[in-house]
Amino acid sequence: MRNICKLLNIQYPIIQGGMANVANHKLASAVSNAGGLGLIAAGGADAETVRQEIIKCKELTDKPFGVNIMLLSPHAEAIAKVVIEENIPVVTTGAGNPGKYMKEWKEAGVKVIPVVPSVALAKRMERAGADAVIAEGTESGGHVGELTTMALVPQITDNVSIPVIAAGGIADKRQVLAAFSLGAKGIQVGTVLLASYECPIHENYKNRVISANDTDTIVTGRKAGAPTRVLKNKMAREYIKLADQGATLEELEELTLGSLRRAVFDGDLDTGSFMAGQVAGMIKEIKSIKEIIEDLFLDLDNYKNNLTSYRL
Ligand code: TUI
Repeated sequence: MRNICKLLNIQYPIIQGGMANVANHKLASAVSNAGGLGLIAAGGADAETVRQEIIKCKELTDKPFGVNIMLLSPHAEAIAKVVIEENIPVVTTGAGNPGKYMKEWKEAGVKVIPVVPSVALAKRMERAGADAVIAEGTESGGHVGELTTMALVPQITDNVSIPVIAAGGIADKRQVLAAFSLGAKGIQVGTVLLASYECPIHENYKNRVISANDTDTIVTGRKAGAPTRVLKNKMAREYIKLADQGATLEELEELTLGSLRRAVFDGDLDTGSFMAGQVAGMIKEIKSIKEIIEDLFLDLDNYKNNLTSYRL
């Protein structure tokens, strides 16, 4: 099946990014209630915490929602079982290869949509039975691959026959249309949802996003093998400086330990990791999740027909 809305039983072909520590039951239910696919991000949480989030989300929406599993988590295996026990219809994965869970998910009827940063992994995921893949470009916030969305999405759509969902660098209708032009059947967004009333992050985080400009993000963690896009601040600059000076992985890790939580929960402007994508510079106001999703999709055909022709 190539139609994402039918595949996922949703109104608009939009999936919420699996933002660790951010995407809880409040955000997930708001996205699902607005017609997209909301996700609870497991991040580094343990399996019982994720189960409680799922139970709370079921109370807030009767629409489908999924779970994102961050595969570097020590709890990934236990969470892989919780999603089956809780009858979660869709799982997305990030930061690794979910191959070893695929059989049990497929047997339980869970739809599996891995995030992939390369054609090779997309092909491997298709062979392993993935229902779709999310091709996530390096414009994204958080843990990123090397390729841009513009280069990655068409190369993946050319090489797999399952639906491809584009992610990274999408915040308005022009970028939604560009994603479809590249062969995507749907989009995943994260950064644009941070600037919403429903997003459960510290006010300082929202303010950093809406005041960011185009060059305000930077990738830390390359040397540690976990490239991570964040908004520039004291912590990010310190990290880059230490890495350039040849700091050990332990020294670097000490700096980042707990830094995402410090951004999300404490709004600690100096030592927090404010993960955000390059589109942060386009986001200027806080809106409701419903408004954000409708701004991306309502009247899209009309908008497309009014785009300037390349023949000027
Ligand atoms: O996973 C994400 N974004 C994330 S996860 C996260 S929590 C975290 N923070 C710091 C370090 C590590 C994790 C914050 N943001 N996006 C999906 C994504 N997946 N981006 C890139 C990948 C990826 C990379 C390599 C997926 C698969 C992969 O495969 C390697 C292999 O094993 O073949």
